[in-house]
Amino acid sequence: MSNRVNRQVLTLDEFTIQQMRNYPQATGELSNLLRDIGLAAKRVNVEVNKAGLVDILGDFGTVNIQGEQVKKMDVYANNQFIGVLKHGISCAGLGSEELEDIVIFNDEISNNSKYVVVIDPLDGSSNIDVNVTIGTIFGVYRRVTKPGTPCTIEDFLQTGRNQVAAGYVIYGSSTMLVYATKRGVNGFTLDPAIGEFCLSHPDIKCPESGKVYSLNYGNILQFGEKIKNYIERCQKKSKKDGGPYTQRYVGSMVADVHRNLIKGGIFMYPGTVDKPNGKLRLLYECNPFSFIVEVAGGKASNGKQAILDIVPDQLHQRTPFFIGSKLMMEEFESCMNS
Ligand code: P6P
Repeated sequence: MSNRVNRQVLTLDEFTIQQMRNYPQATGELSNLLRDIGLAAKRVNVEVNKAGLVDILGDFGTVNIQGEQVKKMDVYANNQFIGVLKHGISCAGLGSEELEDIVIFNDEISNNSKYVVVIDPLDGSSNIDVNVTIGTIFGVYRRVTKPGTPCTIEDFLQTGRNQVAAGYVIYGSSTMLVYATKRGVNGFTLDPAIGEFCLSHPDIKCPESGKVYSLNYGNILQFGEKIKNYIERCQKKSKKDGGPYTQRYVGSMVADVHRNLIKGGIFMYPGTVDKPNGKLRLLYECNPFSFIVEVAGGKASNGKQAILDIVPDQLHQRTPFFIGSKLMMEEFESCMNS
């Protein structure tokens, strides 16, 4: 007879309800919204896990706002998240990487909901056909326009520091949902046996330092001198300097940033000569990860200021992006200010 106690792990639903009980003034809207996102993530996970078996691979034949070929999975994922949020009780509207304009739900319950959501429904989707880890990234804001009226773009163009919550889903060797509120970062692993996200990584903290630097080295000739100087410092780290460092780059931001959040490291997507603002989008890629990593003790910058302090003026604007362990980011920032 095994003497192992069958330790009951908290599901995402149980955890969000427990959080709500700890804060009596909570209305439960945020807990409902997070559970809605978890439901959509489970539906996306089923399709991602069998993408090679059904005719869901390949290009959808259209081009999204970013001018990128839209994979069928992008469209499916986008529809899943819109569906659960539109039919929930917590969300007035949504800004998506896949859609040029915001989606205003504009029904009585949605117009009276407290929150709006920004989302990249399936980041790294070009990796789908080659079975590389991909992810969903989202941020949650309290709306600033009058409750009872349809949400407007003003609700979405807030600084990342205003996020009430932010998170991501990583569809990898296991599927995890990680989300942060100002109270902490918690990770939930999907247990296929019961179809629930279960608390597997409570109170995630980003290691103060690490040995991994992550960037697309193929663009090195297009980076500024200060960036190249920092990369050279990474390459020259010796044991006494906390090195040697290793370079890791999946080419799927969710995978690269998740690894660094857990093990320590720095991820960089600098601007280049051709694209001074880089490739990554501020609202639904950089702000959510910056919120999560800052709550976990790390830092995130555009090379000049904290990502979370940037005042957005467009839904799809891009930004140079540097994020990771506190001490590595401080060394990077000292290089940029030298
Ligand atoms: P590159 C995926 O397309 C993505 O948006 C991020 O997930 C990833 O970090 C980046 O682009 C990869 O871009 O130019 O290195 O292929």
